[in-house]
Amino acid sequence: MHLRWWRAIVAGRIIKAVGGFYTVLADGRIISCKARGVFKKRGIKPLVGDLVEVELSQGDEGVVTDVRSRVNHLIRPAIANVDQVLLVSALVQPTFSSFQFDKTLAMIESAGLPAALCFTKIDLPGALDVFESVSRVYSGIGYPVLGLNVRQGRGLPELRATLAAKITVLAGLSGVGKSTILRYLIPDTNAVTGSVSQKGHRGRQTTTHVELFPFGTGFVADTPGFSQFDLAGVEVNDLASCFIEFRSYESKCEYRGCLHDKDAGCSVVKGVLDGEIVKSRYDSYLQLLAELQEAKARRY
Ligand SMILES: Nc1nc2c(ncn2[C@@H]2O[C@H](COP(=O)(O)OP(=O)(O)OP(=O)(O)O)[C@@H](O)[C@H]2O)c(=O)[nH]1
Ligand SMILES: [Mg+2]
Ligand SMILES: [Zn+2]
Repeated sequence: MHLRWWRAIVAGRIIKAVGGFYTVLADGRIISCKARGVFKKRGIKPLVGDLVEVELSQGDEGVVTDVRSRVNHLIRPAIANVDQVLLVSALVQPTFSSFQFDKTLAMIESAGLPAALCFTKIDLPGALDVFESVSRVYSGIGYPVLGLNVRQGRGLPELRATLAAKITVLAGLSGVGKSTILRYLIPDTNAVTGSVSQKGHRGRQTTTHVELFPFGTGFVADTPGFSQFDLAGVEVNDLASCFIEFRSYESKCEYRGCLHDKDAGCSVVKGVLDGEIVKSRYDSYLQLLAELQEAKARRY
């Protein structure tokens, strides 16, 4: 008898990670993997979204032996190689909050990711009025906006086109309908949906881990009901550039390093006064600026 050494290596993408176990999709095949110990030593943690090499052991099991370099990665949710974020928000149930929305949008911008905006539940009473005013604001500053009513299938074709061939992360408050979107797009997913509790219309947290669902030639990731991307790491001076419509005004400010919170010689303030910059967006900016300044003061 002689021993023969052979290794079958396949390339794939991690679509799920739970407690040190990875689910890898390789050529339409699902492989359950552990990661090779060497990653820990090198301080690498394979992430959902990573392109990896897998050494097959037996059946549909294997070991992740290599992680390809990433285009980008997010910390919370922990995911790599993201093409865009679909920021999902309800209009009534839970009530649309321009501050919360602008905060998440600013964080997406600070991560350097393209954002598409999706407003859900436009079938609910009063939702359409809010949708009209809100969509005017955000399409006006250049974001792709779509309104969705999954019950009657409104907006689903546009949503499918938005998601085609990309890795998209769904973001948004708990209860806005992220998992519901997935269930309609990919009926055989096991994305859990919960109901928004009646009391105070506060969303219930239902989704608990990050997972990529294959959709066409792309993927969609549902994320646990986190309320926003991490604020930490954004410098006070960089905040204005996270508000995309401020960018063309910023350079015209009289003072270098202007935080656009005082009106003398500030072109952003002038833009607000002239009605070119929407007041609710500027208010969100000021509130976020105050939050960041407070956090900074606490650190020193
Ligand atoms: N009327 C109506 N209800 C909807 C629509 N989309 C979602 N819902 C309801 O909204 C509730 C919350 O939806 P989920 O999909 O669980 O919300 P989620 O964003 O995944 O919430 P988390 O997992 O907690 O982050 C569920 O009861 C859905 O049935 C819609 O288009 N119209
Ligand atoms: Mg969910
Ligand atoms: Zn200024």
